[in-house]
Amino acid sequence: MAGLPLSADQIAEHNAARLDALRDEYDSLGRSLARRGVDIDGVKARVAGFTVALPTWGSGVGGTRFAKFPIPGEPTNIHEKLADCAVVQQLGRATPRVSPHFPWDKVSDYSALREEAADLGLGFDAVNSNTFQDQAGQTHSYRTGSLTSTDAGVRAQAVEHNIDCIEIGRKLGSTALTVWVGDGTNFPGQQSLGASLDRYLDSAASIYAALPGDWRMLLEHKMFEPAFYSTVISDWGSSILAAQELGPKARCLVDLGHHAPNVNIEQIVARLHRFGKLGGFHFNDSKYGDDDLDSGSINPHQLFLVFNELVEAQLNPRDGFDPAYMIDQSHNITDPIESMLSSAEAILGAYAKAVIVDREALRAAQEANDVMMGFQALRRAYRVDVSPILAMARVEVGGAIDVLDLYRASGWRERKAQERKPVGLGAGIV
Ligand code: RM4
Ligand code: MN
Ligand code: MN
Repeated sequence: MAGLPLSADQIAEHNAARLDALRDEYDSLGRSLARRGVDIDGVKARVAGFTVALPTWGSGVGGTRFAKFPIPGEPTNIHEKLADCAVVQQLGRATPRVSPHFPWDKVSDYSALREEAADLGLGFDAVNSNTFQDQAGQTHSYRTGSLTSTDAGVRAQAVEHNIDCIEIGRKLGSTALTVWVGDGTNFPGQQSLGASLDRYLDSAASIYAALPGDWRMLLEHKMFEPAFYSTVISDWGSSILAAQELGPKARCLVDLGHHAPNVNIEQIVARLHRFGKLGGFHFNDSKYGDDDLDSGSINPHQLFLVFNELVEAQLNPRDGFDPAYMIDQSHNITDPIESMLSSAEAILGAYAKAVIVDREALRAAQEANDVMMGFQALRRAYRVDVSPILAMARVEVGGAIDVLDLYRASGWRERKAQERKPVGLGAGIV
């Protein structure tokens, strides 16, 4: 048994030195929240119950289309990636699952991988298929499409890969398949916009038919890239229509970076929920496109507004509302462990603020068309510094009060730099 990666004694010592100060801040915030009728322990319990999955591909250093700048000690295989994700979980206690990507995370024995993860305190979330790249030895190329290819052989190969992913996922204990395809065109006239969607629906139906009873198929839309003129599942409209046609196990996955700039994502979230089709999230942040920056680093207010809709959805659940929450980021210039720790904190913080919103006041203001007080109901919650709540929730289950401080003090990356083989140069998001 490998066990948890960091020393529990070191965490305990770190916490002991900070606990009095944390209690002081927590109690003070508790009094302030109590004055507005909010029970801080209740908020903490909700936060403690909220988890988000880590992307295996996010634990390595990412790159842009131009270059990649590896760091010493970064992981190069799924075993090392799991170990790094376990560090994030051990310190932050909000990320107990990883979302794997195939064939990137391919191994010969998935039961052993599941056990290895369990020893590290991790389980598996949605499995991701990859038909946006060719792999060595593959019969057909995805150069001009995968699930939507005009070539029946290519489509069959792409469908088969997705079905293989389901099989792997079953062995890992996963219950969802996320399907994102880069299929689309770069030129008007390159393909029929209508016929390519027909082919997508046809291929997707074959994958859907292979889903176990309790599984979900998460359809992830993305406006552009790698296709720059049209993408087959470009937006939430295409996504929900496809999900409705496929059946109840098909739901939509919202990646925060996959929309046109300035789109009202929180409204998309509310719409998808209204029709029982909100299936999952890929959290990240962006300024221009699918930038895959750290969650909450550019537009934390948008993240809060998305969570505000999620809390509304929790209060009015429909059709088995239980989205898969995952991070999907590319960490190009930070240590990925630090980015994942900081991002998980940003995500939980946005959730905590959304939980604090005075729903009664919000409702009353909305009913009375009191615009300013409706806005203030959100603003008052958004202004709260919830970090003592997050830290207290962590420390109570063995996490660290100051996750980044302890991570640096642990010397994890320096140690791994001695043990792990160096990464090659290259380009591409992973
Ligand atoms: C895509 C999309 C998918 C992710 C790949 C790596 O843009 O966000 O979710 O699997 O990138
Ligand atoms: Mn994504
Ligand atoms: Mn993306």
